Amino acid sequence: MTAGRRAAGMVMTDAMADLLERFRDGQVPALARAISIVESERAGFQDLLHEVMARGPRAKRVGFTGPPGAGKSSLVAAAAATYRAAGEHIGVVAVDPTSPYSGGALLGDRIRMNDLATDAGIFIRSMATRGSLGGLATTTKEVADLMDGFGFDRLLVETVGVGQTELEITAAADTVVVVLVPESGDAIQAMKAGLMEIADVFVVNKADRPGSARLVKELRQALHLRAGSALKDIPAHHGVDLARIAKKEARNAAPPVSPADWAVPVLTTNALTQDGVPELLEAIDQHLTWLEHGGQLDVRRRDRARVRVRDVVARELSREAWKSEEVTAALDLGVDRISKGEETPYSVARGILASLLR
Ligand SMILES: Nc1nc2c(ncn2[C@@H]2O[C@H](COP(=O)(O)OP(=O)(O)O)[C@@H](O)[C@H]2O)c(=O)[nH]1
Ligand SMILES: [Mg+2]
Repeated sequence: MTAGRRAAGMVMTDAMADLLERFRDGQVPALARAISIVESERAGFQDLLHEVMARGPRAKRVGFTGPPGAGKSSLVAAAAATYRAAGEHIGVVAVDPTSPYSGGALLGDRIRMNDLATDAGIFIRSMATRGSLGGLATTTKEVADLMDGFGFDRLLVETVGVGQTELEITAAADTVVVVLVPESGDAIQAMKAGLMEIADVFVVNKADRPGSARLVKELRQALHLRAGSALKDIPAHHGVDLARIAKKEARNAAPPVSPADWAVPVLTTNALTQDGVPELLEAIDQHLTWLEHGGQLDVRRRDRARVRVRDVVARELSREAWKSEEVTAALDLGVDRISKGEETPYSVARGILASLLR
């Protein structure tokens, strides 16, 4: 480990080494501290992640995404309570500023969030959205990795789906549950939003409301159409952002079980009464079994690793570039020339890149 650390050019301060020791010892305050270090990108946060991730991914990761108010938090709370009752240790990452996890009662009296919040076997971290796509995704992934490294059996990741952000859940979870409600629109909208590509399980929550049966029917028809219209070589899970990257990989690797072999179920739930929740958890487990046995879990983890390396390289390259005085001088000069109409941002950037790559 020490050799690897040195090879990567990393140095660990005493404080960080001490934190790591307490983290490995399973001390929850050390996890909380590690998360805040990573969230604020404090010095040494990458070394910390490197150490924590050295064992590789272990936790089962389930993502819940969908529009605000669909009932994601309610379903996550129900799932967390069930898994806890079965003895699992659970980490929850909620990217939702309105998340009710801290105190109060969710689901009436059935599950008191306070009970979950004081249970040592469950750790809940709510994070505010940062607005920027990259910022949101990067931190969510890293917080999930910290929880994985801490040793939780299962991670539940809630992201509020607003436009593209729900698509990012694929970068943090193995199984993606898309939660919709009759009010959230029809299947055509879901298709347009790219949800057909990322959903491993569809849930129409608030099944007590009118219109849920129709939405279920529409979603099933849309999925049927999609399955019929030749998936070609685009993996279902990463059909959006990662498709291009994943494609090359897929060509080189032995073909895994086709994503088409997983029939995306469309379930209904009522998170208030818990109707349909056991069936949802069953579907999640079936999907995980399918992932493990069909080779897809490895494919998804490899996709994630690839994206992560690219993220870090991009971030570090940019950081390195702007550290150089020569580059910042070229930027200042370039800005002058742009303002006089002598250059454009593109020509200035090209010049800077050329000097960096020299
Ligand atoms: N009628 C009804 N209300 C629900 C159901 N599930 C959740 N809710 C309520 O919908 C609101 C939003 O739920 P929440 O879990 O916070 O949604 P989130 O924004 O997707 O996380 C809360 O007031 C819940 O009590 C359901 O199945 N039926
Ligand atoms: Mg929520």
